[in-house]
This record gives sequence, C-alpha cells and structure tokens, in this order.
Amino acid sequence: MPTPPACDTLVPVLGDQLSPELSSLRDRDPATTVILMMEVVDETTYVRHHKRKLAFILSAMRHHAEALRADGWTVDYVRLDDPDNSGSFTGEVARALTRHAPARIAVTEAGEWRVAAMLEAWETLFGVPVAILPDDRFIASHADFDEWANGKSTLVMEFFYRDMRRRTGLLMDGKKPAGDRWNFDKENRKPAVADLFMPRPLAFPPDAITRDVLGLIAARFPDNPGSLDRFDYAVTAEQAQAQADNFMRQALPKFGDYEDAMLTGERHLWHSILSPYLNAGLLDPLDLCRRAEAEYRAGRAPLNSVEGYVRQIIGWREYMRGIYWREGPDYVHRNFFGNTRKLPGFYWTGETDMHCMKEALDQTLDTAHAHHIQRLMVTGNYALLIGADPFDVHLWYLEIYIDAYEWVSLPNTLGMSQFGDGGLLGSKPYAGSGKYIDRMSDYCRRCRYDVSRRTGEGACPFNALYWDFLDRNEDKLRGNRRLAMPYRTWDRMAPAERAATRAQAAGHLQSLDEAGDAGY
Ligand code: FAD
Ligand code: DLZ
Ligand code: SF4
Repeated sequence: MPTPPACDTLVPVLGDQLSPELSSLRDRDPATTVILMMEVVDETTYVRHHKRKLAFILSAMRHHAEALRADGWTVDYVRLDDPDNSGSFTGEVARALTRHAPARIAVTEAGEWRVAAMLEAWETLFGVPVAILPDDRFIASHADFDEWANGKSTLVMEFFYRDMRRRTGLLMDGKKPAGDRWNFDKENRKPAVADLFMPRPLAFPPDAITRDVLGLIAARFPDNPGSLDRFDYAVTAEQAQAQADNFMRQALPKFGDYEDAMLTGERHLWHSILSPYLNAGLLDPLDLCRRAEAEYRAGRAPLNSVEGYVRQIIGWREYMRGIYWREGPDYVHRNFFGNTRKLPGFYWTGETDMHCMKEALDQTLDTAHAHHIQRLMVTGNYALLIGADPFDVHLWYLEIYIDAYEWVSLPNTLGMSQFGDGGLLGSKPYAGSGKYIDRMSDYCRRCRYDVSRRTGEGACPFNALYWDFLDRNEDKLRGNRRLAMPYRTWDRMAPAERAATRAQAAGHLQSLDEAGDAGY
C-alpha cells in the first residue's frame, strides 16, 4: 500500500468562502493539501441568526465540501454536533493541526474584524507559518480603496463607482460610459403596479443534506427568530447559477425601472435575490456584471437596468466593504445622534398595524430577505425616526438577513440607514415621512393609518415622527444644506401645529415604551 501523502498545507475555508477559485486554494496541489471546514458554535451564536440564515450557510457549506471532494480535494469537515467540536475556529484549527501535522496554514482573509483577529493570532499561537491571502473575489483591494479615498474630504460613492467602471471596463465604450451617461437613477424611481407576469425566483426544495441541516437548526436553535417553513434557497453553486440565469432572463430588463418600488404581497419584484449567494461565495460579482452587460449588448435588457444593477455591485457593494475596513473595528460604536431607544418587540414578531412595517417585517421573518428600499426606507427609517440605538439596529439587521455579514451589514445599517457615523456615506440622513412610502408603494392605501395626516387619531406615525426627528436633532442637522427645505417648512408651521406634531410623536414613542416588549 502506498503511504498517503503528508499534509503540506492546511487550508481553513470559512462559511462565506464557498468559492472554487478562492485565493487560498489557487495553484495548490490537492494531493498535499487538507481543506478544513468547521461548523462552530461561536459563528452560529455571535448574534441570534435567523433560522433560515443558519440553515442556508450550513447547508451551503456541506454541499461545498461535497463539491470540493468531487474535484479531488481532501476535506476535513467538522459538524456542529460532532462530540469533540471545540466551538471555535481557533479551537478547530488546533485540533486539525494534531490530526494532520501540516507544515503551514494558508487562509483567505476573513470578512470581518472579529474573525480577522483570530487568524492574525494563529502563527504565534500554533508556531506554524500562516499565510493570510487577500480575498480577491472583491474587485477593489484594501489598498485600492485607500488609494482612492486618501486625501478626499468626502467619500462620494458615485466617483468611486466611476473609477470601478473604468477599471473593469464594464459598460464602457472606449473611455466613455455606455450611453454617454454614468447614472440613470432619475429614470429608476418608478412606482410599480401589480402585474400577473411578475418574475419569480426559482425554488429549490430541500435535498437530503438540507433536510438534515433543517432538523439540526430546528432542534438547536428553536428560539432564534424567523421560520424554516418552505425553505427553498439555492444551496449549491449550480443552483445559484440557475437562479442568476433566471434573473438575467426575467427580471433584469425591468430591474432599473422598479428598483425602489414596493408592493403589498410582492416580495421580490424585479430584484435578483442573489445577495446570499454572492456573499457566501457561490456566485462571482464580476461574472454577474459581465453577464448583465452581455444582456444589454445583445439588446435584451435596457441600459438603465443594466447600469443600475452593475452600480449596485461594483459600486455600492465594493464601496461598503471599502468603508468597513477603512473605518476600523470601532466604527460599530459610532452614535452620532446619541440615540438609546431599544427596538420595539414587533421587529421580531411583525405584530404592528403599520402596514408598511408589517409587510417588511413579515417577509423578513419568513424569508430572511427584504429588498433595499424596505430595509432603508421602512424598517431602517422607522428605527431612525424613533431614535433607536444604532448598535442595536445593527445587531438586528446582522441577525435577521440571510445576506448579512458584518462587512456589508454594518456600513449599510449603522452608516447609511442610521446616520450613526454622522454622514460618512450620505450627505443627509435617509429619513422620510409617510409621503415617501406612499409615493413608492401601495402600502398606504391598505393601511389603517391616514398618510395625509400628521396629527390626531389615525394619523400616519411616520409623519409626526419625521418632523419630531428634525426638531429633536436640530443642533446636529440644521446646518445641513440638503435639509434647508424641510427646516423652512417646519419653521413656517404655526407654533400650535408644531406643538401638536411634537405631542403626536411623543404619544407614539410613549406607546412603544408602555408596550414593554423592547428587544435586546
Ligand atoms: P438587488 O436589488 O438585486 O441588487 C443587486 C446586488 O447589488 C445585490 O445582490 C447586492 O449584492 C448588491 N447591493 C445592492 N445594494 C447594496 C448595498 N447597499 N450594499 C452592498 N451590496 C449591495 N446587503 C447585503 O448583501 N448584506 C447585508 O447585510 C445588507 N444589509 C443592509 C442593511 C440596510 C439597512 C440596507 C439599507 C441595505 C442592506 N443591504 C445589504 C443592501 C441591499 O439591501 C441588499 O444587498 C439587497 O436587498 C439584496 O437583495 P438582492 O440580491 O435582490 O439585491
Ligand atoms: C455566519 C456563519 C455561521 C452562522 N456559521 C458558520 C460556521 O459554522 N462555520 C463557518 O465557517 N462560518 C460560519 N458563518 C460564516 C462566518 O461567520 C464567516 O465566515 C465569518 O464571518 C468571516 O469573517
Ligand atoms: Fe406606513 Fe404610514 Fe403608509 Fe401606514 S400610512 S403604510 S404607517 S407610511
């Protein structure tokens, strides 16, 4: 019998590194490499993840291990319920070192500060060389982002995005942007109407591996938020590709037009619902952008949609990651307004009579997904208006969304949505009254509250809360030129009207306090 080859390199592959082209595996010899994949309690409990998020990640990990084995790799896979599981990445690497005695460890850099610190400690802790390799699934490296950001007084996403277009050549005609314009946002704010032929994402019924994971999650995390019913997310790279094909064919053509729209009962509209797969590594961002561009070049999708889609990925997604790493581990504690209110209990139950909130929350608790405008202008906006603690809001988003990892959730939530950083990502807070929600959705027509009223019984809570937010934070916001108009409107209101608005908001906030069910 030939002796099995010695393990030269141990490659830990983390749960959001499920990509065959991972930097830590590139040019490596499968005969002398052991891949280590670890389901660990630390990762499953650092927040109270939505049950569906847990099921998706663990099932995708198990399927990825199978795919790697089929490609000829040796995978040492530790399951959550293995009796000797130590519960942490570091503990499992320590155990794997005794099993395989590798000469070195190679690992692709982690996606968040917490885990990055663990990886940094391994070389000293274990006395084995550890190569931490860049995560080049992202287009901009940390150095690229810093080079763009250094010396700038404001970090405007639009300019970062244009650089990324030039760099990738996406939607470029020579040195010019396709269609001679960089930005089609003005065309992309149409409200939607119900449409029987609305695109639908594909559904993937659980296979044996997923069914096992669903059982494990149901048994071990019964009190986590969300539901496992009718779990139908893709869990393999092939399924994720099929979902991407479906999006390109059916939804991309209207993606731009209805990017900001919301409709009762319509959970997907023309969105891609590909973020879980992108963030876990089952899909490649640049590949998706190139495919979207090919749809435009072939005349199958209009430029406003394709540009809007490419902007989300090489613009917003890369920009958020750049901000996360640039701002450092303390970014999470910023609280520009000094807000302290706890999130109301209905964020975990959906039990509210505000129809817009109920739609966004029910959908989120059911599927662990909501689209951007629901996250920003409904649940995020409400949290901002009531003065919720941005750290708590961050925790809620991180636990509840299937695509949430700190590098992307934190800047979107604490930064963009809660203005916790005082305006690093946006020149004014994303605060809006019911009027915005009414313009972009059919929610208000189905709500028990009256969106046209600010005060009195039955008035839409967002209205008084919006003006109260401006009033309450006047010292911090009045100097903001982009808020000059709303402050002029507030100033022009009769004193009695202003007082009634403040009282209406205070009544709503008091009712939250009296409910006594706040989270965290
Ligand atoms: P689409 O609407 O189809 O957009 C296409 C792709 O663009 C997405 O798949 C996503 O990869 C990317 N994208 C779009 N906007 C953003 C953005 N602002 N930041 C990063 N990528 C973006 N996105 C996450 O991936 N993880 C999160 O934890 C997350 N948290 C958010 C929290 C808040 C408060 C807000 C306002 C937004 C958050 N987003 C997050 C961004 C956005 O809501 C989701 O990327 C999007 O809803 C995912 O659904 P989709 O794939 O259908 O997106
Ligand atoms: C989010 C998550 C969860 C819930 N569980 C695991 C796990 O058991 N094992 C694992 O390798 N990864 C998991 N992840 C993803 C990690 O938290 C993610 O890889 C790190 O946040 C990367 O920085
Ligand atoms: Fe939401 Fe107000 Fe509209 Fe009701 S009336 S759906 S609470 S914005």
